[in-house]
Amino acid sequence: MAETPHKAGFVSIVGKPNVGKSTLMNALVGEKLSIITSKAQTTRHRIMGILNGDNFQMVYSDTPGIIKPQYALHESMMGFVRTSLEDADVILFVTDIYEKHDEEEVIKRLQHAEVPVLVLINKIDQATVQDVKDKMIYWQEKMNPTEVLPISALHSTNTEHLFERLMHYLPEHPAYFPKDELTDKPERFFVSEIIREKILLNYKKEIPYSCEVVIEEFKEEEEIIRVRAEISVERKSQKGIVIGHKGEMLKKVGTQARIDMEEFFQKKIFLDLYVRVNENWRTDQKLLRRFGYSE
Ligand code: GDP
Ligand code: MG
Ligand code: K
Repeated sequence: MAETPHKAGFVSIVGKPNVGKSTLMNALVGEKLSIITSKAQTTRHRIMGILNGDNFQMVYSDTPGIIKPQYALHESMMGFVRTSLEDADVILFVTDIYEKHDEEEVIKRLQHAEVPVLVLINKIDQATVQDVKDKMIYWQEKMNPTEVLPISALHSTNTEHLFERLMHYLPEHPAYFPKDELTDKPERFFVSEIIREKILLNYKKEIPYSCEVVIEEFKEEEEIIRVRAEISVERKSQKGIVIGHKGEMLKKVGTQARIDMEEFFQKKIFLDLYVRVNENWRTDQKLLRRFGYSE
């Protein structure tokens, strides 16, 4: 009997705020990886969830929402769509069953995607069978996607079937991420993602690429979460740049990261951030990071 080939790939979840993207990702990954609230745009980062099996690995990214004016949201979403068209293996376009005004530009782009695009009509628990049928026809005609699937992310209706379809479209590929990392410590993963984002924002190109963020400690107490994070750089000169004059750069990065963490965890954060020169952190870490944070 032939061995089952290993499959791995990137699944992008695209759609407007509040259609249920984060809920869906959590339903698929089975862990509460991103914060879900009834308020729009809580997910500001390009959050990933990773689902591992013996012979597969699915890496999900969820459109970052942003707490900004409408035009900025549109820009951000288009940016994500563009990236997804370049680096995703499957795109999930999530729409709310009663959504009236989906982004035409997004739809147009996705029509011409080279990878499979699945339109997910979400929140069908709130709709009649006829409404669902009508919407399925509507989307089939409007976008002509690879598939249209009605789901309820909240109640996990049809998500098992969705998973099977994803497995079907996932390419044969070795795992991108070590299977025993990240998924068992999602909080640490998100904390390091947030710090990394701030590094990318605050320093010129070559610096972020020589930085590695390691979460030394993540301790949740009743009133506060204590985080100790190390930024690892390769050379002493880089350490100086990361810290900045009188430590002001590192302070800035730390403050920005802390504010995002507090929003993310909805809790006070004590962040202890420091820089260490570490000449030989593994080169595969660099590779990992590239996959984790493509621009
Ligand atoms: P996102 O902004 O696209 O990530 O949307 P969220 O996942 O944060 O969900 C927005 C709101 O829709 C939350 O209140 C969810 O509980 C709700 N929601 C998500 N999926 C469903 C669903 O299948 N049915 C219903 N009734 N509500 C849902
Ligand atoms: Mg979300
Ligand atoms: K959300």
